[in-house]
Amino acid sequence: MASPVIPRVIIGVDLDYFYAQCEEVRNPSIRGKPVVICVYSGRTEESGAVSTSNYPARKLGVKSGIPIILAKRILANYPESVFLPIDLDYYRIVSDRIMEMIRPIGDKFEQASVDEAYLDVSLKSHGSFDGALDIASRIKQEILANEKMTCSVGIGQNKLMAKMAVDSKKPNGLTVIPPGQESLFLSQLPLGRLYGIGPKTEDKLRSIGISTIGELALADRENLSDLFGKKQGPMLKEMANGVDESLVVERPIEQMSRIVTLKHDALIYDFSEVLKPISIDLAEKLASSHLMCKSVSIIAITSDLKIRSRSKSLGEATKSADQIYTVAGELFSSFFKVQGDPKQNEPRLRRVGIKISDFVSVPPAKTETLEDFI
Ligand code: DGT
Ligand code: CA
Ligand code: CA
Repeated sequence: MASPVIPRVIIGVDLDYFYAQCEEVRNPSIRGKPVVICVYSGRTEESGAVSTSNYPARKLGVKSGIPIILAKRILANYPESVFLPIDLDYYRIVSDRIMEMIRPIGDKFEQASVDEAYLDVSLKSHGSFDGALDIASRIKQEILANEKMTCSVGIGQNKLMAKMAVDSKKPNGLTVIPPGQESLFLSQLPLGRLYGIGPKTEDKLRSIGISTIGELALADRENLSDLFGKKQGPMLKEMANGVDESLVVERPIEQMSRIVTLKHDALIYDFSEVLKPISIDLAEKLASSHLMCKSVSIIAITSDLKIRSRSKSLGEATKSADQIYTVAGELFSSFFKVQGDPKQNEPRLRRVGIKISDFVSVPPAKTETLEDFI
């Protein structure tokens, strides 16, 4: 007899137009204008591709992957348009902070990409989709309140359905696919919308007369196996029926960072007042995650919005706020001017932060057991 299937409640989160939204948060004056994030190849001044764009730019036809030259042509009549070079370090910092914030909200957490995560909330929602809806709203509110960023969220009984729910309404969506509604929800969508079906698979399916997810859901298993193999063929049919057994898999945390905006852009700054609280904050985070770190880095963002960072490996792992603070202070004073006369055009510091990484787990404290007494 097959083991009974435990009902699951999964939330999927996807940050909206992520890289472009990070830029809007960093510089709110560009909100509402078309914003294009560019990966310059360096061959000529304008050669390269668009990484992503915000919704005003998308509405005009500027999408991920198109040449920058084409994007410039499309936006030629919109002089307010903003073209920015990709700044992965910065997006990573924002992503880490958001992931860290939403990680404890569910029972289990899996980061799927820089801007996507799944939370298994089966226990915290008591198995109820209404409960999950409250949790999902809270996730949206916290990201908005703390990061001024919108995201799209989907709820389903597995990761596939959560993902399909997220993708069905962007930006700022909140979509639920209640249990039992999977097939109905999917059957209305074109084949290419099913996660994992690319243009090649789509062409093959069309060649045997399948052109909707609904048709794939009813397709003959043997036919699919002949075409895609014994494993992938039946899996496609299962997916079209909304079946996905894959688990939300916790991965170890790789790094933690805290960054603060200085009250004034500064050339010379007494960092102690900002580094102290973030060192304490990071040490608390380490303690609650039962971790110690072996590497401390500093992050400095200057008024020209460049990110600089420096790292130091520690001889021994630490969980002490004092040590994190001391190492960060030393890194700052050896790499940035903290005294003396500033030069005229030197960029000023705007934000400073600390990143810790290279984690090792703290062995659990030995607790007294019954055996200790006998
Ligand atoms: P969304 O989720 O549709 O509102 O928009 P995005 O921009 O968040 O798109 P998503 O979730 O597919 O990708 C997350 C980030 O990955 C995105 O902000 C930029 C980057 N990205 C996506 N597609 C491409 C691409 O074709 N090339 C490069 N270089 N980066 C890409
Ligand atoms: Ca996204
Ligand atoms: Ca994504």
